[in-house]
Amino acid sequence: MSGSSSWTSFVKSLASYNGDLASLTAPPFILAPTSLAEYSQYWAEYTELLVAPTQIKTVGEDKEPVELQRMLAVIRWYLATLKSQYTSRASTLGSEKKPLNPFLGELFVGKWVDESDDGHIGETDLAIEQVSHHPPITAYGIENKKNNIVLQGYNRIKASMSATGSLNVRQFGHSILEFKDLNEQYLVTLPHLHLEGLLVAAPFIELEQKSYIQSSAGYYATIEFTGRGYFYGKKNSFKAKVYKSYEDSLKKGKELYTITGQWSGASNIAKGSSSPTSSDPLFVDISKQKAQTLQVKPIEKQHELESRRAWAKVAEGIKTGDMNVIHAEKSKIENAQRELRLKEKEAGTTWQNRWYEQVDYSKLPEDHDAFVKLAKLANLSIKNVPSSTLKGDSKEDGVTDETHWRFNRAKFDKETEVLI
Ligand code: CLR
Repeated sequence: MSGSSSWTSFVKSLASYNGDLASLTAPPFILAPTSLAEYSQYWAEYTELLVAPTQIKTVGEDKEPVELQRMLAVIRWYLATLKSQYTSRASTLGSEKKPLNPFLGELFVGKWVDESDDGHIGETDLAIEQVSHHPPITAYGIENKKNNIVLQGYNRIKASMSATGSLNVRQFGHSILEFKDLNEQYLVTLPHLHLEGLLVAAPFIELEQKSYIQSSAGYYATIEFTGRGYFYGKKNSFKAKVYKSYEDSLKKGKELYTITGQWSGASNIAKGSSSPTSSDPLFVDISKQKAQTLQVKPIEKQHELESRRAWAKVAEGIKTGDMNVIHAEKSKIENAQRELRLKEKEAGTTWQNRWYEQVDYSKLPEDHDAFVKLAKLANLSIKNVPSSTLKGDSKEDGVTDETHWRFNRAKFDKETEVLI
């Protein structure tokens, strides 16, 4: 490890970290050569699991309604997204690392091609945009035309150092999954997390508390996270409970199913409210599922706002560990951004978002889209508060803002400069 004193001062600087990556100067060995804007691709790397719910069209052998079977399939997909989102850097880079800080308007696009034998998956397209820089907010839209699926959402973080030396991260935002042909929608909230292993310079993520999935058909699921040692001795443990409705979750013993295991590995499922054992049926083993690699255009064909083109030289510096290159190339991007903001100020204009817009739900009828309906069903706050906050929670106190970022598909369909 290069220079433990620089690591110690870095960890100390985390104490004042608020989610703005630019304020952190980290030693090169902990830098990821990847922009944070790329991270939203983790929502759809398991394309097979993403489309699986849409393939369920008949009452199963177990006589369960299709909507309930689909809810279970959505939970399988959700577990796979967690593996992508929260373990993939540790497995490819050796530990969690500090991503590059996306600039305003940065774009990341790509596609997952159909690798199934029978062509049932179809192509899945990805369109990510950095919609805000202060605070940093990334929005994403994912579309599978063949199965008529749209997944969209946005993400923002707030971070703080805990007394025990781990970095606590609260996520804001949510994800909305739509199966258009089935007229079925799901609201998915984001888990809180913390970074462990900072003091020994080998950070990794642990999820905490709960996230929720609400289906427009009424079904409601809670997914509770613990680190190593709570439910049992394994890392990345979770316990999910599936109910007919949120109301049922308030009563005792109303669980339709209980699922426990590792979200990055195997989990088992049992009917009712008691936790399954390993002799109960396997729910899914995520480690045996296949994540597909996103196809991204070669850098020379990319638009200048696209992540990998814009950050290419910085990423090179990180890979070769050359602090001077990293610093010089980063400064070029930051200065160009400052310059742009100044020009806009002089001209009295502002940066125009490309494919996303802010929707203020306080000014719209409740049925404007699925969001308010689903949040209501699940008793979730629609205010701009940390994800998974319930209605009436003290975190809502004094917050009036009900604006959220939404994908404007029409704008994306009309895009001519930035191609997938
Ligand atoms: C971003 C949105 C994704 C899920 C996700 C995964 C990992 C998180 C990341 C989000 C935000 C930034 C994050 C990262 C893990 C480490 C990194 C919190 C929530 C911080 C900024 C790195 C700090 C520097 C360390 C090396 C100490 O869908």
